[in-house]
Amino acid sequence: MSAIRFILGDQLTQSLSSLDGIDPAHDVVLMVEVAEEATYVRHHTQKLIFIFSAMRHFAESLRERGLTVDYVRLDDPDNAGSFTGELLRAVERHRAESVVVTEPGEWRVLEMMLDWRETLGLPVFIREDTRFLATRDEFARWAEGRKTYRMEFFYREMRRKTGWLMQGDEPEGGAWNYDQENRKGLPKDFVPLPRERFEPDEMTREVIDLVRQRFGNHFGEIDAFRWGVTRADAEVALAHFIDDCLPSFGDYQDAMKADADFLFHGLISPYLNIGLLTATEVCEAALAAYGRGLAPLNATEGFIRQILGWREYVRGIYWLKMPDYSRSNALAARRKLPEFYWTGETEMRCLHQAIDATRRNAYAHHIQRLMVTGNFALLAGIEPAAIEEWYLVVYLDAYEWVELPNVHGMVMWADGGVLASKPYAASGAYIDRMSDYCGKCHFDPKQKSGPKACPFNYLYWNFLIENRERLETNPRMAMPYRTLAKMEEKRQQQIVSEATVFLASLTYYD
Ligand code: FAD
Ligand code: DLZ
Ligand code: SF4
Repeated sequence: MSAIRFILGDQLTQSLSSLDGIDPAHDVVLMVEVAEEATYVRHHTQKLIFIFSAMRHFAESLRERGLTVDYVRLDDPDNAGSFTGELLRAVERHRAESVVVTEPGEWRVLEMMLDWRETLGLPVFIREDTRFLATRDEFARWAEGRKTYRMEFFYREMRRKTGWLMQGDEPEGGAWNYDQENRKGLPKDFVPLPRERFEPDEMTREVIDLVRQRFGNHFGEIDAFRWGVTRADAEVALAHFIDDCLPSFGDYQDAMKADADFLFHGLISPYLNIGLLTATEVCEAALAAYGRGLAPLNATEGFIRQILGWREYVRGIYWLKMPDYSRSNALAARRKLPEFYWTGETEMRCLHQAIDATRRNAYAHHIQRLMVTGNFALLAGIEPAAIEEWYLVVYLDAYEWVELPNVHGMVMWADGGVLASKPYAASGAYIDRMSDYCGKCHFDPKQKSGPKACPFNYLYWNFLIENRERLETNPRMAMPYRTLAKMEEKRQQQIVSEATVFLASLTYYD
């Protein structure tokens, strides 16, 4: 009796459910590098290097565990180019009698898996992904009967379930959330901390050559690749974050600084999302630091909320609402994506900084994604599918289960409020307050109109004007609409005209 245990590129966890009960004498682990996954969107070159190198290192670690691994490389001349094609070949090669997989992170791949029983003519066992802190069923039960799904209430349930930062039924310190303390600006003399990066080993260098040869024309700086690719690397990255960054994580969570790409952020989402770290161990490491008095409560709670709250919540929303979720366009946004998203060439310094960092690192921190590239896309009315594809391409940690709710729901409000009660729209004043970008920008965040005015300023009001009918009745938008109502008609016309001229002046990507 031989079973194929099929492991995908974001399932690199030794305790993966599809490996449970494996029979090393008869079963074969299958891992495949396939063109279809590398090109269904044109992933950042560093994302391709990261996945292929991490897959190759993980296969080695399974062999060291005594398992038989059949690993198909991208440059294998017989490579069929797709998961289904490679499974068909492997079933024949190993005369397999069944296939065992862990459910995937994307709807697209689940649809493929559901066809495999028929295509392969074999039993296909799809097991739950047990690496998350809430099951899909648990989330669906929590969501049942609710009109709105607010992260904060889900998060409180999860705190109660895990007992993390709880004193009996009460939250540690008396509050569920310490965000008020987490909006500090960086000190003037702040010098960025050197962050743990990893020199490519021989296996990674081989993958770098492969990616350069096959995907060299994709977005991203290949030679800057310094991400870890093994479980041991990921452990080093986590320890570095907990020891050196977590204590300041809360205070400066929303800060942005020119030429400081990482600040005190974790840089752990790439490892979490492919399974080299687990959500439980990451949270337990933060709780242990808090327990030893090495990290304050505002930082620990803020960090736990990102993982136990936001990360689990967006996954819950994704599986609850797909496949229809991606099709809505509540603000009827139709503009194409400006070309500067791919080149970083724009006089808007905040956008240049965020996009350039993304090109060099396949990373930008949360506030850059939400309040700079995201805010611009929202205010400019970019078509949701176009900006969603951009986010899925450019970030090392991007998989649809986590990218889509963040972009479609949180940034673009294309779901009409399923995820966020109001759009996160902001003018230049927010970016000026939270960063040092504006000082050396071509534009001035204090000017509201004219050639030097920060485009975020007139785009913000233009967004409110364009979406008046859709948003005016939202109670959380009452304040800006009251201000708009007091604005003279002539001033409103000027805003629309400046926004129209500015948007027409951009080059758009076809
Ligand atoms: P930290 O700031 O150190 O946060 C710690 C951890 O919390 C992260 O590693 C991540 O696992 C989790 N987390 C924090 N916020 C979120 C969130 N909103 N959703 C899910 N997890 C969260 N995250 C991804 O993992 N993949 C994506 O494709 C992705 N796309 C995003 C797109 C947009 C428009 C926005 C606004 C956010 C997106 N995020 C995404 C969430 C967040 O920006 C990243 O998780 C974070 O920047 C990763 O860097 P870090 O590990 O340094 O995070
Ligand atoms: C992202 C990605 C890429 C680029 N390549 C592969 C691959 O060749 N083989 C593989 O097993 N997985 C790859 N992945 C990750 C998959 O796209 C991911 O498992 C699915 O999107 C489900 O989340
Ligand atoms: Fe960005 Fe406006 Fe500040 Fe320039 S002035 S950095 S465009 S917010």
